[in-house]
Amino acid sequence: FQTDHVKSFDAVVVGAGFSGLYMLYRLREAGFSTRAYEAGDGVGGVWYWNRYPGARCDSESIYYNYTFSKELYQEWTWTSKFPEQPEILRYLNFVADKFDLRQDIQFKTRIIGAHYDGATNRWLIHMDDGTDVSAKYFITGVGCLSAANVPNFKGLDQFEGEWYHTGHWPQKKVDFKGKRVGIIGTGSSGVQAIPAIAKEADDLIVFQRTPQYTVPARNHPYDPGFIDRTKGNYNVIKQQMRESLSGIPEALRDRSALEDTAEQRQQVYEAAWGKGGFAFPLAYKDLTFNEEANKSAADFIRARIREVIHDPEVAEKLLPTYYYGTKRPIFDTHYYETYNRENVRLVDVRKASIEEITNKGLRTTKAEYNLDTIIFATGYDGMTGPLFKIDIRGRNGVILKEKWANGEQVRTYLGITTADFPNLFMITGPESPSVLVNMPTAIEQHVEWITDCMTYLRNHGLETIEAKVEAEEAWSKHCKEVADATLYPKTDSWYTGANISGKPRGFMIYLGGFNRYSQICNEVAAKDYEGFSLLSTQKTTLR
Ligand code: NA7
Repeated sequence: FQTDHVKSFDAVVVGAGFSGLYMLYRLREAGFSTRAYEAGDGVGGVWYWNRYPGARCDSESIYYNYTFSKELYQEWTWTSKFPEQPEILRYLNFVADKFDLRQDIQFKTRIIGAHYDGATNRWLIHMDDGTDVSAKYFITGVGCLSAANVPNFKGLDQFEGEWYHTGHWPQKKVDFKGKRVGIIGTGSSGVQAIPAIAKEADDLIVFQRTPQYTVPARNHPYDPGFIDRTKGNYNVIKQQMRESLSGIPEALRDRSALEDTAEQRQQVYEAAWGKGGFAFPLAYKDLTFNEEANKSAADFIRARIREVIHDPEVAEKLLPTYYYGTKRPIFDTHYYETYNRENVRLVDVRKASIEEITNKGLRTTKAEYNLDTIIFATGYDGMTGPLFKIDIRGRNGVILKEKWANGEQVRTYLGITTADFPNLFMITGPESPSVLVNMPTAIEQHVEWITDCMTYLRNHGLETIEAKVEAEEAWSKHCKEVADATLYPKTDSWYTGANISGKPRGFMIYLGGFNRYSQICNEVAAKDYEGFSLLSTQKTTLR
């Protein structure tokens, strides 16, 4: 295909969320001409779209931000421990303004295709407005949880009320006053939205498939003294985050649950429950490895649910049975208590599955529910879903979606690159540790590694970098081995692809820890990009 008649850049970046914004900034600083394309009409990525009531991050504010700029860290002040969606969106707008990023972002434009041309070593990139651009590098900052999953229920098009997916919430305020609202899904989004909507709606009916473990967030406003000390500690915090297991300095306790007596464990769990947030999942080092340790945490939460819920039948429906922590841990604000409200009902759709959406509401195999509004808190086609929304074709027309559909899992090298797709970088791609890491920390590491790599190629007169098949096979195998030593793959979740019907099952996250992962990436770079084929302008493979 022709690339000479279209606008051309060194790099095209997909998305203007945490990833896209920092990638743009970094490449501009390094002297690469770069353009980002964003489907929304503003920056923010998932924080632009997730405007549902109660939407909040469950990483602590002082860590859920960039650390690349000391000045930025000093200038921005978070108001509470767990940041609400509007505040995060304000932060990202602040970043875009401070670094003057909007001039290089084209909004309201979705990239629908990116095809690699082996003759010119360039990517030809197609937009939904019909235009094309070309770039030497194609970099995805599409997020891991941005392709909404609206289950294919029969009859949705006949529904006469309003319906929304939490991840595509409208900009207008959705009014629940006087409404009979149904919500499907009790993952992180449902658990946040349910208490907030229950306060407003006349009736809220929760359609639950899998009961979840959630622990109190214990959110609270930050006091100014704490914020001042944090800002003063910038260098230490930044270093701790980057050297940590999960991008937050909070440490996993170096003790097995089985080393303690039952009474000691009870005390530890009670203290963690009282502290809130990550204190509980990090209470012992073996909760996601050892069945017995896991059961002790799960039993504690189940006992709490029985204590909190007034109606024993409702409590029974809310008791989770899967291994604690093997679905994404959830932090809540009065989630379980919400089921004691008179206007909230819980329907177990495992016992009576959803048959169809009717024009007036929803029908299960046992009953019909009249609803004014239906909310889909039904999650995402995680990690691969956002990439597959773009028709990405590599060398000789290899289609990414087809390449990854054939195996039992995706194959990447370091979660950033994949063989047959030269000069394609995926920020927080599958098989990186990102979704189990404080996301901005994971993003900074990826963006900096990618920028350094591109700078290396430029400095060495190299045209392309491409993962070797054997390197990606080894990485995928390593990811699987690390995961198989844990309880994670034993649970159906979006981590394994089990939440999307027809999706190949496989564990798509590197579980070896963020610090270990960064070290591996650095070692690969230090060994002149070991595991990659590097091609010079003369088209000789260097290695
Ligand atoms: P999740 O965590 O994937 O939760 C989705 C919820 O929707 C979960 O309870 C699902 O039940 C339920 N679901 C999905 N499909 C259906 C159908 N067809 N019928 C009934 N119930 C269904 O998504 P969230 O948006 O809450 O959170 C995603 C991530 O965002 C979260 O992990 C954080 O990282 C931030 P299931 O458990 O599959 O039985």
